[in-house]
Amino acid sequence: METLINKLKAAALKMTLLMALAAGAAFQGCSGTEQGNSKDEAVSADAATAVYVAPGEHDELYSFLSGGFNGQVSVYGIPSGRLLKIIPVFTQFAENGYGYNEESKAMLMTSHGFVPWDDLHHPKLSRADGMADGRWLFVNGNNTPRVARVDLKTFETVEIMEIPNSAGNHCSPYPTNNNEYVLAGTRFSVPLDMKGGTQDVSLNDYKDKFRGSISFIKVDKEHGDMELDFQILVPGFDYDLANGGKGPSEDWVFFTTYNTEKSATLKELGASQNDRDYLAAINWKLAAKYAAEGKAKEMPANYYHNKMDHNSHIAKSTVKKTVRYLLPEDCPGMMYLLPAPKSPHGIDVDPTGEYMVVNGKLASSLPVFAFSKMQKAIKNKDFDGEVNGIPVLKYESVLAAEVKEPGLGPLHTEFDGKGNAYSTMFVSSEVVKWSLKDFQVKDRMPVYYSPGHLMIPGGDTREPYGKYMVVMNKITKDRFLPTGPELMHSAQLIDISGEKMKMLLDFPTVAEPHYAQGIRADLVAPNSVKFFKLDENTHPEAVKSEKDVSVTRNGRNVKINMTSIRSHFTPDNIEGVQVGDTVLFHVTNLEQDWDVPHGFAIMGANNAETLIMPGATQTLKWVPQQAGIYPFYCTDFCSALHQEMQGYVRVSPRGSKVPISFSTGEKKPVPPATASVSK
Ligand SMILES: [Cu+2]
Repeated sequence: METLINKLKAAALKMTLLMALAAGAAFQGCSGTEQGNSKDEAVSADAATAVYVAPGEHDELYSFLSGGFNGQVSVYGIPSGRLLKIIPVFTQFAENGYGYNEESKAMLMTSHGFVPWDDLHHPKLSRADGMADGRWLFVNGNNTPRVARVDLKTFETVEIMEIPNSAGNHCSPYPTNNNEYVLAGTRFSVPLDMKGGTQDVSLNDYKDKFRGSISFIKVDKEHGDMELDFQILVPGFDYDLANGGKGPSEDWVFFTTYNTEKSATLKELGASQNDRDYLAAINWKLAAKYAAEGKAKEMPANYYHNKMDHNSHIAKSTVKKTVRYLLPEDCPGMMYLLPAPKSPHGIDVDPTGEYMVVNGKLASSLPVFAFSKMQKAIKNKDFDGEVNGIPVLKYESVLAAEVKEPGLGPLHTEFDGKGNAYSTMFVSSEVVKWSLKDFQVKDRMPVYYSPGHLMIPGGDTREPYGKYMVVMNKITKDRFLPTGPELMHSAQLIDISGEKMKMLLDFPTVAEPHYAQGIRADLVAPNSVKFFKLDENTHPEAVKSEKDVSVTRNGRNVKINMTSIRSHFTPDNIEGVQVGDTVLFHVTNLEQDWDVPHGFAIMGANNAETLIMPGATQTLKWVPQQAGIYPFYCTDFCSALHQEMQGYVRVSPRGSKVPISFSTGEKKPVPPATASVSK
């Protein structure tokens, strides 16, 4: 009877959770008068001092927040919450011409063609000895599977690698402790046979034909260049999030899975049938060993690898035609499954590397697995069956403890390095602090509203910087002045230096951050490039002196190699262009000083501006449609005479006799046209 009552209670709680999840905002205050008043009880008077960065002073930390559906990364100063930069990655960015100018278009090439958008979820800083080293930021494209690398010397996207045999590159990218590999797991499994590529199959064949993949991307130690080394083809579940071990567990990486039912339809029900899904544990070092020792087979593939050259600032695409793969059933000891609460989201490994926290969003307790117990269970073959030849470990054998009643809808956990963990509770809209020593809840802080991920700078590394926590909320509602139906998302900064959490600051974020990374400013700021050296500019169309500018015609193509410097373009008078010509403006910014970009825009260009950094060359393509005089101008306010930084192109009708000519300043003798005008 006792058992039956417990079962009924558990079922009722399950129903409540499911209903709350379905309703989305069931537990959130909506009016701003109940729990959501902006004058939170929790905000104390000294909060303002704690986040105040005086004019002219710099923030203590950089934080990199993913932009979610804007395909960008936004950089904020902490503790001020100042927006410092938006870095375009998978998305064209009209603000600086990324993805619009001729140099960067190749960055967005994929096997599906030019894809100028993606859903960017997880930023991860590169690592040295398990600590963020401030060199690169790896990010994932969730929709058209890609992994990108941002160089933190320039805060520019320098490399994008498409991931084959993947669909929804969600549990990605996870660097190992010395960037030996960046790992990328597929969210959606795909119909695969080993002849390569996804197959044209019926969805009724999901259970038999679909497989997941986990990609092992090698990273060059010195330059960061990525290379897809091999993939592990895993059972056809959905893979959600991942995290690497550290210390004793540093050879391992862990992935949460759901839809272990392998349902192809109505997943909100179909993927919730089993009482448990799995945490997949993979020994990445052993996998690399198997791959190196010839266990990997090869299959045809088709994926793009795009790289930006540092000196020419020109991106180049390479198309790769094969990929190597391992099958877990051929590789004993490489992969295990640990039973986890159904449909888990985050998997987070504590700084010591001993504890793995599985955030089961539908579960009423938070299970913590012990790595030492996992090792023991493997050694003792303490298995509870297998899936596709992968042993399933017994839940009781790997469990360290369950955190009881942590809150509703746990999604993600990070650590402060002082023995505490902090978990977001989506449904009950709070962050819960609990201890890794006794697994008891120590403090709770309501957040506004419905937090997804949180971020403690270094909170996923060996030594967290346990002073601040940024909570990224999914629902903003009444936190800011209303801006119509569409609101910015909301982040909140919480002081975690003391026993009790203290709310410090709300700040709006650009699009929807899913995760973030934070790092001490002194690990990044000193390396920041101030301008590009003109004499290192290897762009083939660069012009390094005003006397070398040129305008040349080749058939219907006109090439204008020009310069910009405060406060004029050379040339600024151009004639001899005709309707329908393809005109390429190759503009070199001759400045050699920090923060003097020049922009370039011309009337009617169906393109973005270009924003050219000092010492760099960029190209704007323009096809004039009508005869007339077309002004062009600098779009970035560069000097007191910025408004005078302008010029004209004369466009004549097709077949006109007007020769190519160009000049700046006093009319000089017109230089001869370098090629004749084609008729
Ligand atoms: Cu200018």
